[in-house]
Amino acid sequence: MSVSFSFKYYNPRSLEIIDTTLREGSQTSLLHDHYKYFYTTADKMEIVRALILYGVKFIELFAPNVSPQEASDWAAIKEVRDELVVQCGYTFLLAHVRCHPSDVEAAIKSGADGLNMYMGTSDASRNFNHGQNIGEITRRATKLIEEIHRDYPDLILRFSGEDAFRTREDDLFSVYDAVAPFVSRFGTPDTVGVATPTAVSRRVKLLRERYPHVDLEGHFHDDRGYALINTLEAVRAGTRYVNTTLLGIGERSGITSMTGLLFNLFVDKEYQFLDGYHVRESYPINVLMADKLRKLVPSKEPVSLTNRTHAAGVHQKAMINNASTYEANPLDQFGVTESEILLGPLSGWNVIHYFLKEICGFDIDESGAKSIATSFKQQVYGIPFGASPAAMLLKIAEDEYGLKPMKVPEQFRGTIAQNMTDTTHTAEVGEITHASGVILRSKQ
Ligand code: HCA
Ligand code: CU
Repeated sequence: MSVSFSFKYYNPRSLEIIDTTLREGSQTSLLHDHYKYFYTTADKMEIVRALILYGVKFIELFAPNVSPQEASDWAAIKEVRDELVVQCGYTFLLAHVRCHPSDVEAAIKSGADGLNMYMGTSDASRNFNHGQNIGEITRRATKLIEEIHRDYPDLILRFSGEDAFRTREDDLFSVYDAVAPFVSRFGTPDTVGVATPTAVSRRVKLLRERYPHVDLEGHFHDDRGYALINTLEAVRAGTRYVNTTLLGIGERSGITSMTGLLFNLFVDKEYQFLDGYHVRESYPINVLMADKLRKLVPSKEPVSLTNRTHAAGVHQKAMINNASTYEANPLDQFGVTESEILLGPLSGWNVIHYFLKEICGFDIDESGAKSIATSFKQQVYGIPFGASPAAMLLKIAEDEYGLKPMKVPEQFRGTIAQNMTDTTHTAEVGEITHASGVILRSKQ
């Protein structure tokens, strides 16, 4: 038996993420360029489960009539949602639909809690997409939405003028004025990524004043690298609902990253927007998504290990002394609980000393480390593809310099001070005594 819950009993938070990883995110070229990357039904179920556990209450999916696969995935995803109702409360599943009766019917049949309806309103969409003028769009959308509202009063209805930021304000208003009595949200999609933060803030304020009883939803593409800042501006100007994806994947350069958005709100101490989100799960959920795409969490994702990775020798030395030198943001609160220091051509003797002594437990002094560093730098540029710099360093230390393990007192074994890795070698740091003269970090 499937579970249902009326939206009218839900009290929306100040910020409601509408995750669209499985709709907008499926439109990423990463998935469709390479057929090996398609999500399986099991992948989708795993992603939805992780999102619900994270605290997301709205998940957008394709209209089920997009393909037979999408239709059967709806059923599988609903099962995941139903299973988690007792533990997490209800999560609303929204279907992304054209203003077209066939999409609407299919979505209703699949048990969607709401319809995210859209129709192109910009000159480009009107001329090259559906060919209708603003009057026709208004009539058609209003007729359909009014009927749905009458026949299915519990459905959550949203209308978006696609390409809203290239739509003249008057045109947008004339459509929105007509459908306002029947919807609970208006989308403001920046479909082609042209909006600036100033334009977003202005547009949101105008819409808020004009439609005080209709919530707003933001959807910003990253063509200019503005998706995140535009979303932050929209939220601050009064947009309650925001479309995000995991890792920000989506059409072209994607949209706003869910964890990137929440992380920035956290850094700026806007805690009122973080209610109910388990932000410590941010990095794990990003790793899950990256794993589905068979890649690492991208370097441009704010909540990434890359943001705690240090390659330059000067940085590495400072990091060993005090991590805050090159790590200013509270990424540990978002689940990135380790720093990474990459051994490579830029590493200096300090980090080599630290690595060989603290991590590998060799009996080595500073001058020994300096000699080994010189040798390592000479050889590391010629390292074969795929080989590990750490393994090369160890070989130099043992074979060329005959280093032997140092004796670590029993009580200090097995504690972690810092993880220093390259892509193939992960090692934990044993705590060393004061007497041995190296850095001491106490166990947390
Ligand atoms: C699309 C376009 C869309 C829709 C957004 C919305 C966009 O892929 O169909 O429905 O609000 O960016 O405009 O993603
Ligand atoms: Cu989009």
